[in-house]
Amino acid sequence: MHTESENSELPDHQISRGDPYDAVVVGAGLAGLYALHRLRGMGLRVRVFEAASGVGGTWFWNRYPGARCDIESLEYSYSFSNELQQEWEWAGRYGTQPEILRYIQHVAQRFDLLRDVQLNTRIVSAVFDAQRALWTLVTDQGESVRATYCIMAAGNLSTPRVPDFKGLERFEGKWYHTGLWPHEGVDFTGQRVAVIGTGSSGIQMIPHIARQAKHLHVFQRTANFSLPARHAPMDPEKERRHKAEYPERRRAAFETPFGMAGYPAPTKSALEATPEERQRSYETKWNEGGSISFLYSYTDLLLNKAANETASEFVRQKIRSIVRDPQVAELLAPKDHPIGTKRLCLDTNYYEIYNRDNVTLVNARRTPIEEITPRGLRTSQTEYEFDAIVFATGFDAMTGALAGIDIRGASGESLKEKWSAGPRTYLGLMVADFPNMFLITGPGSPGVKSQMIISIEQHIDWMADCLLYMRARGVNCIEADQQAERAWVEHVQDVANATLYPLANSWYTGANIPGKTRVFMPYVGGVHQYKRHCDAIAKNGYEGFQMRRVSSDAGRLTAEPGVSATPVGAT
Ligand code: N01
Repeated sequence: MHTESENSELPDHQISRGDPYDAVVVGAGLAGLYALHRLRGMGLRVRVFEAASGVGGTWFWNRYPGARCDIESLEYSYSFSNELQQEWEWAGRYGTQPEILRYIQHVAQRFDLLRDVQLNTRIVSAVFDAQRALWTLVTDQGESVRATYCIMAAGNLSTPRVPDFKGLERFEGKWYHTGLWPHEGVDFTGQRVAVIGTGSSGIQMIPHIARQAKHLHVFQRTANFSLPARHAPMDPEKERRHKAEYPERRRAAFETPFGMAGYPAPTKSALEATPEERQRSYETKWNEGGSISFLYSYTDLLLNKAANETASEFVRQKIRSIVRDPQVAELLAPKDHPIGTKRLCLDTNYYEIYNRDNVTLVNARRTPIEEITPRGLRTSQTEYEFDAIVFATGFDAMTGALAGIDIRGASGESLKEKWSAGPRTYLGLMVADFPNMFLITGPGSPGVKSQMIISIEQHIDWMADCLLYMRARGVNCIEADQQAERAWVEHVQDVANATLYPLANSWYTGANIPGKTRVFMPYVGGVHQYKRHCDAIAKNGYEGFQMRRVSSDAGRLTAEPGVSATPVGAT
């Protein structure tokens, strides 16, 4: 694991003002900020561009009521600074959005990051000049900057999507998207409110709005599994123990599929347990709260349909026991996908909220929303009047942020064209024909299927070590090999196809965006397997990557013998 002191020992890189940056980072969320810190520590000259008016990425934008992380805060935090992880005090079991944003702002100040972050600036294009091995990035202000390395840390869930409902522009009330929430907050007191969407955002937000609104209509197209979060104030003894064990815990997290230690690995199939044993085990996990521990009940919940069905049915029964109206309960009980194959939601009193008189669940699958009207919306069956409509309709996930930038590689082809049949990457870190461009938690990596911050740190540390390796050999251009990329893309699909994940229509497959190619995008082989693979590749001289020196004086690429890594297939 990388530490601060390793960084500070590296020599400073002397570059005068006006020269291209060594690296430009797109995005100042958790990934962009750590990339800046790590690369700056290597003496690189780095500039970060951020479209928002503040740092924080997803935690800057998603300010809807009830927004909270679904991974425990002692896990969901940076590990690169032991002082930071020891000193920061989390208020509760799960970080709330305001608390996590405060934490990120604290990190930015503590490590003096803000002076290299340009806010309110969106990158609109990034073009690679193969002659000079330089990226030119253009901002929405018309500013142009050049850099040897381009680091895309633009987020996986950062392109909010409002469905193309007819008539939205004529709506006379107010409308909101969870991912673009007003900073001043919204008071729904006394209002007639519609929430469209029941993913993680909707499920967290709905109980809060229900308590304020005069009446809330929830438009559900697909029922989603949710477990109780069991949020609670931080237990000081748990915090003390966790902090004392931090170094071992962080190391141990790399030996786990989801990048989180402290959840005993399952040892047997759900089908080997008796119904009574299973009931006891699921009941314990339900009462403890949390999604990973629940999915860790047995070895095969994400691999075997019959095994999964035992857990799915347990949760359906819980819903039936909580929701008093049997018809509403049945509508809330998911039947179209195995539990865990969509992001498993965590909630606080979500199902209970449907027992209130001021909450109505609408089946938007049977009676789809046809248009937004000036006074509300119309489904295929009924016309409704609302003062406010809230879209909890998700994101153009994993590829949306990069599709919004005109990125052109060595051959001039755009990334959007290259990815038209689904994203193609080598390790989720680089793309063939796009030299010197690194992706942080990109498609093909386990990022979104892990404790995100552990993946962010692992990707950035791997990239930084790679740049140190290149520097030591006097090379300044790295590119993923086509063959290695092809093999990795196939491997990612093969791994996914051996699981139940592809059975769900989820944002993991692009199914939530009409017209988007359906490809399973994350690597689900686990953080442990992935890190081992990345480490082996580095140890073997960066197999599957080509490295060369580009002489800017000569203005052309000159391959340096002995430094080109050999193309290889992925495992
Ligand atoms: O988005 P989603 P999200 N008519 O895509 C519905 C992370 N996250 O913002 O399933 C009617 O999951 C859509 O219906 P369907 C987490 O990784 C984490 O909630 O497509 N409905 C679905 O119900 C999560 O997975 C946290 O049929 C329409 C909903 O909108 C990811 O972000 C909190 C519709 C979208 O659900 C995204 O979650 C929040 C239409 N035309 C988010 N179009 C935590 O850490 C879409 N829908 C806790």
